[in-house]
Amino acid sequence: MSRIVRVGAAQMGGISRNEPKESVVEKLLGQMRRAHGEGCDIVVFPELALTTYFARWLIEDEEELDRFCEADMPSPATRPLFDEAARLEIGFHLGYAELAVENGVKRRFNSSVLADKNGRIINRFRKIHLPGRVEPDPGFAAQALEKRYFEVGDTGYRTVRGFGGVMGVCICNDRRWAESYRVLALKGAEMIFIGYNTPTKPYWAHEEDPLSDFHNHLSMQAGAYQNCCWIVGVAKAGMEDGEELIGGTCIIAPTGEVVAACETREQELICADCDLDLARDLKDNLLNFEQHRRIEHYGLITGQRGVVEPD
Ligand code: CDT
Repeated sequence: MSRIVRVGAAQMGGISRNEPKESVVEKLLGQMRRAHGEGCDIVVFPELALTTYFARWLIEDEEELDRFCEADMPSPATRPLFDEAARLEIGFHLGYAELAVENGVKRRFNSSVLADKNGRIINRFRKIHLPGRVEPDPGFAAQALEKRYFEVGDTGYRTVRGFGGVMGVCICNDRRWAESYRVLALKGAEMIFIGYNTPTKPYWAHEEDPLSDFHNHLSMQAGAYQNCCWIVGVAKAGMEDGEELIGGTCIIAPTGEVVAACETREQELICADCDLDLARDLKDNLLNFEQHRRIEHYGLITGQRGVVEPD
């Protein structure tokens, strides 16, 4: 048996601070049409796919900040994506900055939506692990002020039925945390979509991190293997407003193997036929949580608290 989902991972190039969203959406539409031409069931776009990674600057003008956000989804700028997806019968994943007004209070989240082949939103996720600081560090040209601009997501890690299987989402820094994959897997995820914007120079460093590409793949490959999931990791890559972002967009099998990968730090599209039954098989056998996981023996619920001093 097999349940094939053909996935297109659409790596983007940088987006400049003043680029109109309509022009960005044109690029996304181009990638969506290419993915459709390649026979894909779904095309996956990265984190904050409509704008530059604006958390690299201190922005005190509230109106400017709000212009980077979508108050609705679909929003006026993104409506064409939903219409074209429905026309082509292709699903998509899109990361964006969300502006939510709840009980008269303005809230911002680093969010993503998953739309099915009818252009209907089937999953909404708000990023949980926000990197960086609240206050800028004047010692660095590029900041990561996600803790200033966004609230910690309140959706929890969610899975939905779609594309013939169980789909989950997390966003960028979430991919470095084992909990993200494990919670999604405990909720049945067979495929996880992850968009990211990762600078080659971490926000706390003055030099490029030579391990940034390695850690990107290491986190996602380990997450895939240890949780028997397909993982689609998609970058906004290359030079963006003076800051270089890693690429490394890839599609990873539940065995941990990279089955398709981008080779540049520019716009690219990679595709793969992903058999969800491969995830099912490993979940039923190698890492059958129900049969073999022993949380009651890990010493978390009862037993040792903290470090034990040697006798
Ligand atoms: N967007 C995002 O979450 N970026 C962070 C930057 C950390 S600096 C290495 C990430 O984890 O990729």
